[in-house]
Amino acid sequence: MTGPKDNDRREATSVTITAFECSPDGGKGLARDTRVRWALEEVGEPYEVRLLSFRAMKEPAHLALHPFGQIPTYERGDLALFETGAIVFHIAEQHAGLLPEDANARARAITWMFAALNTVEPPILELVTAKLLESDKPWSKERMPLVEDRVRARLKQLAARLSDADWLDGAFSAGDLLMVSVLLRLKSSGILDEYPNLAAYLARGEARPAYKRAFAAQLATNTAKTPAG
Ligand SMILES: N[C@@H](CCC(=O)N[C@@H](CS)C(=O)NCC(=O)O)C(=O)O
Repeated sequence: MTGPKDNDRREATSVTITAFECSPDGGKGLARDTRVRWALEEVGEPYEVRLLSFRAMKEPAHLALHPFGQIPTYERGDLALFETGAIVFHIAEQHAGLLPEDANARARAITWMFAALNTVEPPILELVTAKLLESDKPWSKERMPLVEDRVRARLKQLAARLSDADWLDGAFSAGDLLMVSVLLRLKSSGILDEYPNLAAYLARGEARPAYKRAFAAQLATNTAKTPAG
């Protein structure tokens, strides 16, 4: 039976995340709230979203939640978290489905979470920065091949390890969720097509119903309205 008390309790423990009111990518799913939405969808945890303008992200109320004034954050009851890696890890710890039960397999899946964020994402972000923010610099044309080759070096290693497997280490895990999320940033560059098994890996991630729901939810936010001002 559900009475007012049950509703109150559910309210108090419901998950709220933050996202851009208007994502710079216009809804391509590259803002990092998509990773958190995806993790929550994978484990079947409902969530609310608080949308923030760039100005609100730098104001004291949000800085109290996120010291660097960024999105996403995660709040549940009196717990507030920032950093997508930590948030996805927390979700995976709270629910079955994103980390294996076996201790060693679990440790390996967590290793892939770190590898995605610490080893594979940095050169990809460097490429994104070079294209978006530095393409007008006089040295940009000369530097770009170097930046692209650093991405290729990592992709080659990752492709060799993945080989013809579906996922990085057995069943789909939070490590795959973060790795696919990181690789998504390369989709428009064409570089991923040089590594057919990685392109197929990405497509497998995007085909997951939970990813589709997460993507659709962030797209709906970003196409719903243009904020005033
Ligand atoms: N390492 C952080 C990075 C967070 C981050 O860069 N968030 C971006 C959106 S994807 C942001 O808020 N950018 C706006 C800003 O830094 O002012 C994480 O993984 O959560």
